[in-house]
Amino acid sequence: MKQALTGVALAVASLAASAQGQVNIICSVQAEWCNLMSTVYSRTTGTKVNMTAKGSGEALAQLNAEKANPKTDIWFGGTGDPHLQAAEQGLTLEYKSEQIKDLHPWAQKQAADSKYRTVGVYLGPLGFGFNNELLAKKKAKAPASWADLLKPEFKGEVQMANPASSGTAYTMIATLVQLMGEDKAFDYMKSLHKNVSTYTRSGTAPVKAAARGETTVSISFVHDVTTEAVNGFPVGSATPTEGTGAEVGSMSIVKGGPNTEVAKKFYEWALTPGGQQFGLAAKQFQLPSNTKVPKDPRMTDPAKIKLINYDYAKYGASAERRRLIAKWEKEIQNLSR
Ligand code: S7P
Repeated sequence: MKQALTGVALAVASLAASAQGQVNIICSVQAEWCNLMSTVYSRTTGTKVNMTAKGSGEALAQLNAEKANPKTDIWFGGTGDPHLQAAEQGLTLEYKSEQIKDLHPWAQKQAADSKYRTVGVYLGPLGFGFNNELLAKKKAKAPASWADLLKPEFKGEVQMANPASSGTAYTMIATLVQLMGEDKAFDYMKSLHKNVSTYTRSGTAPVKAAARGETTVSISFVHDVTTEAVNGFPVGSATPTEGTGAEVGSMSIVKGGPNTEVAKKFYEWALTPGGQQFGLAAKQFQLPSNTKVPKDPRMTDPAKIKLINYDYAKYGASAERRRLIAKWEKEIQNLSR
């Protein structure tokens, strides 16, 4: 009987879903957040949500591959630079949200820079994660600056992601270039290479490794370190004293996607305080872009750290992004240690 009722309930739910249509989303934040948004949105609206997880660089590659026949409607989250690149390449739809006036200036600027082909959904500063137990064993001080990462005690003890696949790592290159000038930034990355044990595919892998004691230090967005700490791992974070950059995590509607009208409804919802509460509910600590979302004390306050004036338009441009990544691959990735 119970089984029959469940079957009826499922049939009713799927009828409701087909009545409200479906939306195909590539989601570039952590799976916990993607899953929570997907469940809540489909239960409250009856819309079927097909969610696929992909990092920022991989998401952009998929949209390019689908260009002639898009299967995706929304790209939610991921670093802002590849969203700007997608906008420039004509992969995303021009759409001005009704919520735009309620967004922080950095989120509005992201929209304006792309001619409303993307919008900021969260802000997250770049920094370091470190394993406190491994530091104590080494009797080493936690790194507090870019210069500290070059210390001999961190030889083979730093993990960062590969900028060809990871928006986090590209944010690091663009940050260093703006902070130091290009020549000094590449000299710095050559020295850093000696201390890096591995360049991971995903931007969040290094902090997960630090949390689990597989490396002492990670170059990460600091909100991703907070998530690991809240989950009980012995990690701490720092933002570099010389200054650092931040990502404007973004969201875009795919041009020519199969369900554009349904996608616009999801996009509006994802920019409201109601839609933006689910990051924190999923233990994610980026700063939400809607000014009306209550802040949590565990979120990094951008006013309290040394943030550079990151030029998102310049470093999100396709040619510049490709050039810097190619230069990193040529001059750094394969250097001997
Ligand atoms: O959700 C955590 C987060 O760090 O992941 C997003 C992005 O996909 C980074 O991953 P990749 O470096 O692998 O591209 C960030 O936007 C977000 O803050």
